[in-house]
Amino acid sequence: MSVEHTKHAGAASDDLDLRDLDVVVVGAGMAGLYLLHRLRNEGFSAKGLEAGDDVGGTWYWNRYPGARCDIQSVDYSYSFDPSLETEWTWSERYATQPEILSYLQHVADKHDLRDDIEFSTRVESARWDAAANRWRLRTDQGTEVTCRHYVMATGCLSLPKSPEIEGADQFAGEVYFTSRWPHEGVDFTGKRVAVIGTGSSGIQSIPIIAEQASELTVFQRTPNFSIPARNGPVRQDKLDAIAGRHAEYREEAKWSRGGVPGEPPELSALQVSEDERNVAFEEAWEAGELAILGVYNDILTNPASNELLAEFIRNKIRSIVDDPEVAETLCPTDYPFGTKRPCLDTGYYETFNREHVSLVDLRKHPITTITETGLNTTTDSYEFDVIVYATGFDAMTGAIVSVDIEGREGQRLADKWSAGPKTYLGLTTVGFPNFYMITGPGSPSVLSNMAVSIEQHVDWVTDCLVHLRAGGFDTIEPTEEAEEGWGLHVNDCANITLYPQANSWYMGANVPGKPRMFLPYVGGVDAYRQACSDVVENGFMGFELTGPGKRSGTSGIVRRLQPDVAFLLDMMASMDLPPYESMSAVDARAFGEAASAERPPGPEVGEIVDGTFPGAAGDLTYRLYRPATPGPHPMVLYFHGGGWVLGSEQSDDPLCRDLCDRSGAMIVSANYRHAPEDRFPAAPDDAVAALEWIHENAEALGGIPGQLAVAGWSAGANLAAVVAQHARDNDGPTITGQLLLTPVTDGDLDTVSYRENGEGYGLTKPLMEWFWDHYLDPSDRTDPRASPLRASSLAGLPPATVITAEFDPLRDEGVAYAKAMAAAGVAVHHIPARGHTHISIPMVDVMLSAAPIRQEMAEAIQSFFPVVATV
Ligand code: N01
Repeated sequence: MSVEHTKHAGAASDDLDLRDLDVVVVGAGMAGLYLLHRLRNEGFSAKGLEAGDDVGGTWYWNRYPGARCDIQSVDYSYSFDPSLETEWTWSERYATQPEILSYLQHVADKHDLRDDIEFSTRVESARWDAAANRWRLRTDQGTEVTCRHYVMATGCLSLPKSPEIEGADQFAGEVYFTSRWPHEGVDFTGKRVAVIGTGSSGIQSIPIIAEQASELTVFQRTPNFSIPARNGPVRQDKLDAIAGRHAEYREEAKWSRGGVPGEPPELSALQVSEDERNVAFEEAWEAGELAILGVYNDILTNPASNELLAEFIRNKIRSIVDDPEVAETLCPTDYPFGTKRPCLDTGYYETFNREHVSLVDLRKHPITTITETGLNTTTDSYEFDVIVYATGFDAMTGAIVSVDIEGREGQRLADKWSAGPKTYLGLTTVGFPNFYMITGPGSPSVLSNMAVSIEQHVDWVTDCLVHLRAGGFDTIEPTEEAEEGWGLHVNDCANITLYPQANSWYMGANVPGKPRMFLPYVGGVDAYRQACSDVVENGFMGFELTGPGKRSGTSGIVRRLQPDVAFLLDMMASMDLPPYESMSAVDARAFGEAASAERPPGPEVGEIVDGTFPGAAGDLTYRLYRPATPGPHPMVLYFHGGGWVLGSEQSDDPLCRDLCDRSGAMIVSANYRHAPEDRFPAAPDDAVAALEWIHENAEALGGIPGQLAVAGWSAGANLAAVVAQHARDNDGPTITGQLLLTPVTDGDLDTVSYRENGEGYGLTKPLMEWFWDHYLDPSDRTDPRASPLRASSLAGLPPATVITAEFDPLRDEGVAYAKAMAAAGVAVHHIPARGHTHISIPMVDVMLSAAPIRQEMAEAIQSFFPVVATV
């Protein structure tokens, strides 16, 4: 449906007061329109400045044939005005650009927003005037605009990227950019057309251009994955999901991962049978939605799962495209599915079956130059009447830094971001007070339904301005600490996904010279919204608010846990599990074993051997993990965690496999007697017995005599440290290194880390008390065989790598042991695991963020030995 609107064209009119505004909003797209509406309703004086001569933003500029949204229109639309839900009916699942533009024009008219917008006005520079606490903006119309708050609502994909092809200005025929399409349209009838670029814009426009052109040649540098959109009327199931419950539906969208309601997948693609998986892939392909990315929970994190779906789509391409060579050229093979923005198309692959359409693989035959009549590749010359560039955008940062923005003390934003954007929440940036970005870098933005993310940012900014006004504050600016913390969190989220593997515009990789970093926030719309709310609820944590004679805001970092660690802790909290310390030791062991049975097994190793060895008071079991490489191997004697009460030689199985696989060393996990049945010093006595046995039997076990290190986790690391001291004090056996993962080193539980992390991070203070009490009498806690930190000297110990976790009650005693050993002259490598807990690092194939730490641990093992053959 389209509604009549009054177009408000022309340059800035003289009667508008552009001085001392409360807020200036740059951009009159979906974000700018809603922001102006909210600001006005809150009584702020606000103006919009828009380069185009009408509203619409992206949908104003991108008028190429075939342009439409690829999030369903009922979702990709405003929620702020409930009456819009019923007065506007979308004619298709995925509306065309003209229909979306009409919708935005309708909203502008309905809410009378045009009077607040200066059209055909481009902001060229913005300078923070610290004396006046105001921004001074200059436009291409020569106007100066001053305002207290300055908002860039300029969109993520709005600054076209130059095509960077030699000779581009020589072509004498017609030239079009999909991102700046002529309003009157283009008639390709009977023309020879080249389209350069096969991203969403190319893929949407190519089938329609092919309808008209006499010849169409598509120049493809990187093939893209595309799913058929199966457009048509909005489907009944979607209408049913919304009918009579618009508000609830929109609320679900706000708290969903991607901004569209839907249950998050629970299963990995590897957890189901091939048949079941193919049915699920087929259904997702038939559904015609980008939701195919979430068909399993690990498509964007696990390369093996991703490849299964990627190959499924490649097979679809092969089945659609007649010419096998063309089909292969259209199949993406050098990046995981989804890590470059996938597309929804209508007849894209089918277009290449048409006689007059051809495909040129620029990877094989790069363009050397555009000529007056066409273009040359390394092998051929082509002649065209029209060249269409569908070459993309300088995404997420381009439009922002294209304005010369100067913050406090003359700092230019372009300079500050020269190594990549730094923001707090993707909304604000240090050094630029009262400056806001709608869907800026570091926010979910392009990875989400933009409509939902835009509304959330607009609401956050407006509510913030209301708060400032009510509190009498003139300025707000984030702190360095908060911005740095957010940057780490954004990276932590990206680093557990496959996204960084692709040369995508998400990574800034499409613009030569642009710093390579993952720009949006991949943690989810729901998680992000919660973080923004937490910031506000905690007194504007990470911001400094100033006003006459006053300051406010609180210090801190809003998200410090690794994202997968936070997810696991939330899940554990929601399960309301009984604490171990409420059980008997026997029940606690059974409970622990049941939990272990659910975990992924860890990598394959060359061989696993189970056996027994003589402990201090009878035989004990061991499990040996042999690398796949030819032996003999250096050996690591490993002791499991479990507070001297729980576990066995098999209980850290995935970690042992992982360390064996990564390091190339043999890991021998030796059991020891447990408390309360066998209290201290049974465990260290058995650990010493294991050391002596492995030393004596190195050769028989396939080890290299003299190349023996010790390792352990938690109470097992405590035992490893204790046997290292024992060996030093008893002339052997020689130990070449100690790998101590979050070790127990001291019976004193009165540390800062116990106070800070004693509850809520997996291992609790009450549980450690329970372990200690089962293990030994209070008077024994200071015995160095229980508390190795208490040893009279730490000199002469083998080189040590100590891993401590930031959110671990045991953190400080691990740090203290590392420091004390270093002070005593021991070679110590300390790995502080940022954002981790006591229990997260051994979780192989569960905690993706811990993989780099385990890799460092494996490298530490390698460093203990002269030569280790790596697998
Ligand atoms: O841009 P792109 P787009 N020589 O960057 C190629 C959104 N959007 O405008 O991949 C030859 O994706 C480039 O090749 P390569 C959506 O988020 C949404 O299509 O860099 N080729 C690539 O193939 C989308 O992701 C919709 O190797 C050159 C293409 O040009 C984003 O906007 C519709 C080249 C650019 O693809 C951007 O999409 C449209 C050169 N010198 C857009 N330079 C919806 O459906 C670049 N390329 C909602």
